[in-house]
Amino acid sequence: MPHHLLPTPDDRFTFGLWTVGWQGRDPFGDATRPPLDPVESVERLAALGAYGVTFHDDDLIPFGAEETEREAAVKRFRAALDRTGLTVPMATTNLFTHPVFKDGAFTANDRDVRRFALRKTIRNIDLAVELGASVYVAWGGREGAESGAAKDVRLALDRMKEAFDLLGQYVTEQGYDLRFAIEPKPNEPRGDILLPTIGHALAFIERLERPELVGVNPETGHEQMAGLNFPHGIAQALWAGKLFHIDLNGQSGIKYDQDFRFGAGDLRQAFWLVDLLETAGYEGPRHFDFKPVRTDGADGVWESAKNCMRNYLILKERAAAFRADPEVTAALTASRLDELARPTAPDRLAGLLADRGAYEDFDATAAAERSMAFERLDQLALEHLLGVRR
Ligand SMILES: [Mn+2]
Repeated sequence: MPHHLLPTPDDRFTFGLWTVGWQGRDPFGDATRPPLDPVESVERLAALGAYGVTFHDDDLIPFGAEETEREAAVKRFRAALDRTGLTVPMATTNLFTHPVFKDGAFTANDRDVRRFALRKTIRNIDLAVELGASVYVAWGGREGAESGAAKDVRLALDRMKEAFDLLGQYVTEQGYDLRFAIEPKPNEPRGDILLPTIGHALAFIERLERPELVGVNPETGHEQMAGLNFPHGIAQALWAGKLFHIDLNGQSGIKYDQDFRFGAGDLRQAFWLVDLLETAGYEGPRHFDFKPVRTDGADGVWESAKNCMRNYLILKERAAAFRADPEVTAALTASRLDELARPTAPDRLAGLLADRGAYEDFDATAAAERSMAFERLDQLALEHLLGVRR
C-alpha cells in the first residue's frame, strides 16, 4: 500500500465510541454483534492510525450508574488513552436513548425533563473538559414532533435558546475552553426534528446570547437525507466561521439514515467535500460518525473503520491531483472561476451607476453566447476521481 494512504495521528482522524461499538440494533431487528469494550475500541483505533475518540456520556458510563462505577469506567478509559496516546477532541450527551427523552430533552414539553437534560449535559461537560475536549456536540435527535399540535415550534425554539444560553453561561463561568457544535438532522428518530439543516442551525445560533460559542457539526448523511448538497452546506458553514466539527459518513440519497462508512454512498459529493476541507483551511478533526453494516461481524467493524480513513486519504490524493493538473487550471479559467473571485463593484455603488458599460451599453446577447465550459471542467474532475488522470 502506498505509504501516504496509511493514516497517522497527523491526519486527525477521530471516531465515536458508538460507531465501531454499534451492535447492529435497528427498528426491525435485534443486535447482531456483542457489546464492545470502549478500551478495546481505543486500542484498536490507535493501532489503525486514528488520532482520537469521542463519546456520549452513556457510551462510557451506563445511564444511572453509581458514582463508584462511574469513576472506575472513567479511570479505565483514561488509562487506555494514556497508553495509546489517543486524544478526546469532542464529547456529547445522549439525550435520546432513555425513554425519559421520548418527547425531547431541551425542548420536551415536560419541564422536569428539560431541567434533567441540562443537568445531564452539564455533568458530562465537566468530564469532557477533564479529558481535554474543546468541542461539545449537541444532536437534538428527539427535539421534534410527529403531529402539528404536539409541539409549539416557536416556544420550543425559545426553550432551545434558553438551553444553549445556560450552557454558554456555564462554560464561561467555569472558564472552560469549550465551544458547542449543533448537529442538524431533518428527521429520524422524530417525524420532524427542529433545526433540520445547516442553514436552520446557523440562523438559530445568531439569536443566542453567546453566538461566538456555538457553531455546527454537520453530518454528511443528515443533509443528504434532505436532498441537500453536503459540500455546499459545509462551504456556507466555513464562510460563516461556524464549522466547529464535522461528521463524515456515507449516504445514498433521500432514505433512512444509512450511516455508511465514508466514501460509500454519494462518492462525487465525498470528493468535493474532501477537496473543500483540504483547501479551505479547516483544521478540526476529520470525525467519522458511521455504523458498520449489521450484516458483518467484528471483521467488518474494523475493515470499515480502517476504510473510512483510507477513503478519505484516497480522495485527498485525487483532489490534490485535480488541483495540480495544468489542464484543470486552464479549464477553471475557461469557466471564469478567477472572475468569480473578483469583487463585482470595487468602484462601489457610484461607480456601478456611472458605468454605461454595465447597463446602457451592455451587450446581453453577446454575454449570453459565451459558453461557461463547465462540461469540460466536470469531466476532468470525474477522471481524476476515477484515477484515469494522475
Ligand atoms: Mn447519521
